[in-house]
Amino acid sequence: MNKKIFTLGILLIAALCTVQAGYWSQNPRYKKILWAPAEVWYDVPAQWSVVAADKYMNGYIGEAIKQAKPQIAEGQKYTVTLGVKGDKEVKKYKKFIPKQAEGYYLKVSQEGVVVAGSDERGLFYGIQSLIREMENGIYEEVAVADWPDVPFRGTVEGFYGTPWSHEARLSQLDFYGKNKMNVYIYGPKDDPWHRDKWRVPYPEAEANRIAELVEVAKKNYVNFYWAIHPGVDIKWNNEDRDALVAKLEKMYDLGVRAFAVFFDDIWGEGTKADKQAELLNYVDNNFIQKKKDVAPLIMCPTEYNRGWANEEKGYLRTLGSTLNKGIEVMWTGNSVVACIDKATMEWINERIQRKGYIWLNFPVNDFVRDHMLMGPLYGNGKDIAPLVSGFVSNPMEYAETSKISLYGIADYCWNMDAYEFEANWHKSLRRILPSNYKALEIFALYNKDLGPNGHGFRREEGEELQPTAKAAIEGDAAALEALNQKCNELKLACDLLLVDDTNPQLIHELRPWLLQGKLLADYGNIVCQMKKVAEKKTKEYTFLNFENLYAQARSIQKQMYDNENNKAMLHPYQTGIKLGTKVLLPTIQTLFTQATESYNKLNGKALETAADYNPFKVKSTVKQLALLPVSVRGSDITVASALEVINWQAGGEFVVESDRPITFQGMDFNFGVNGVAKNFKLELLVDGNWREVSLLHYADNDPVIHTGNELGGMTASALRITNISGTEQQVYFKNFKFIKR
Ligand code: 14T
Repeated sequence: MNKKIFTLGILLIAALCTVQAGYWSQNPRYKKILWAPAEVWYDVPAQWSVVAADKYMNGYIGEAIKQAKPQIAEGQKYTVTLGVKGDKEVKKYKKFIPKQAEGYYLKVSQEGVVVAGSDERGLFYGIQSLIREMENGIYEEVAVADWPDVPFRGTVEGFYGTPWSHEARLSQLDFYGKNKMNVYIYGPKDDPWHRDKWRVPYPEAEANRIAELVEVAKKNYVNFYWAIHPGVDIKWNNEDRDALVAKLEKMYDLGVRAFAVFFDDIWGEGTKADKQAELLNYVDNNFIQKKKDVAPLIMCPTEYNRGWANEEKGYLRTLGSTLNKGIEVMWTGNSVVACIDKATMEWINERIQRKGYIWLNFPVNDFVRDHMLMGPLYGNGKDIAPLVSGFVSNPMEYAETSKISLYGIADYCWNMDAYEFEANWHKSLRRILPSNYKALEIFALYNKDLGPNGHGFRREEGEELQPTAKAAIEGDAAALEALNQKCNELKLACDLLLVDDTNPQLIHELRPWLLQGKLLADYGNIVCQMKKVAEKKTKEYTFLNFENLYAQARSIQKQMYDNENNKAMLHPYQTGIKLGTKVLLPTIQTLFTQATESYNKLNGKALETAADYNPFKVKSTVKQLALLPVSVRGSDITVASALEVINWQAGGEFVVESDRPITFQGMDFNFGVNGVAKNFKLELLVDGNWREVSLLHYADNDPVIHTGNELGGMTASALRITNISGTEQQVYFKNFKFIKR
């Protein structure tokens, strides 16, 4: 290659990688760059004068522009002109202002700055872009026209598990403002006043916090939607209807001006389409419309994905034809957790007779709590913008870490066609941890996939490592060394991150995974060493001999296991702490087995070669239960809860097998339905024979299922639960645990 071109190329690449100012750093990316004269950088002036109507400067716009680098002062030559289409200040720029809602025209030049919104929110977004353009103390000249593809963009805090903290929510709202997202739907499943106690008003302290969130949302031009989840026990009568409106009124008094009603994850009476529609139309007519200052109502249907849609019963079509036209209907796609494409949208839109409002179940991890999801947002169609009314992401209970994917949501929803997930992902990691973004990136490479899960939703992970891993397994020494280096890198990244104090919340969330990452890296290093010495016969004694390395690898396996099962650190439903499960960990496991086999063969030994030693396995003829992970923590063996309604067919079996007999102390499980114990039979496999153990409830109104006294002290290698009622049982697989002695 010509040396000059080569040098230029390198310079260009370096510039693209390091220059994090100007329009390269914008998120979302600009729609249209109208003017970008040259890559020349100017110093941002220390002061500027503002030309804008007082009404803006006395409000949130005024607060926003004060966040820019230059300080506001009177009589400066350098000016920033702010306005909205129709204002006299920006009359000159009328033809550049996009016609789309929330759009803006921004021009940054040596003469001064102009931000002209198509509306006030557009003006706010223009100011956000401007702040970005100037954040590093230098700027380049540029003029852009920018507007969003999807009218409503943001998040729905809709997961099971510990709801976000108040501080996390405040930080999210600020993040949404900066990244031009305009929706936050408040609906954490485990907020009692959202779901279980939906009729009851918030106590004062919680109410005050909600009022503050509403205020901060306004400052960030985010619609704060408060969602109610009444379907668990709603009666279709006037009393409950009025209770619902009364609760919404209470929320209105706190300042809430946008509402949602969720009917997901329920069964029985609450699931009726006509009743839901009747209630929602009533709320719409008598509350939403009456108020004049409230955003259109959003609803989440019970059949919120295609997999659950019962075409014969016509639930969705009933909603489509009965619900008031202004009510938005949410949709998760072809299944609970799915990417969204054009066909998905066409299917649902036709049924609900309006554009679906996407509830994307990513990066939520409440069904795979052992995995932290730090990968990019990808896989959604780039042609769906005209077919959706809104697009919100259900994130993880780890708010700060979720920002990695939310950064992608913001960009994708704003500028769909131009969305590049890899580039967005790298930018996002830099934003979230500028001080150590490379370490964060390396760590994130091992935290993308979800592992096997009941929703069958997987993510790419470790493609970059795959060729090395394969070659190492085939015996290539150089590849083995490269793999060893990858482990060194991972350990380095974990160590750097563990002491990074620039984003304490992020590190706090990641901490269990960082500690596990260090162990995983250690494990990899040791196994690589094992591979090297396994086939060598050494004459002299060395402490670093195979058997010691083997013992060390076993020690690390145990440390990882203990780390995963450390009660103090984990949420009650946490099923472990895993990373690198797609390529790195399986590769290390395979190499461990290989090395041990070679060593055994060469030395006539019989060391245990199996690397993975969770002794328990779930097997089930009930489809929804078959893939549930089982984890061990001390003497507790827990099968992850299934959150959804389980259709347990007559005769369907649920089995937990152990590779060795264990002595039972007790069991603790709950199918979420009163009086169902009689429909099931529990048996233990004792010396090859199934022995029945009785099941009972202590009270008629308590769904907890207890086992007969005969269980304590029984030694068995499997347990089996069978539906013996002769009909399909609909139950919740809420928690399932047994305790060994
Ligand atoms: F409302 C819905 F759109 C929705 O997605 N509901 C829940 C949601 O709260 C949860 O965070 C998400 C991911 O687990 O999935 C929905 O709940 C389920 C559904 C299932 F089929 C939870 C577990 C399931 F097995």
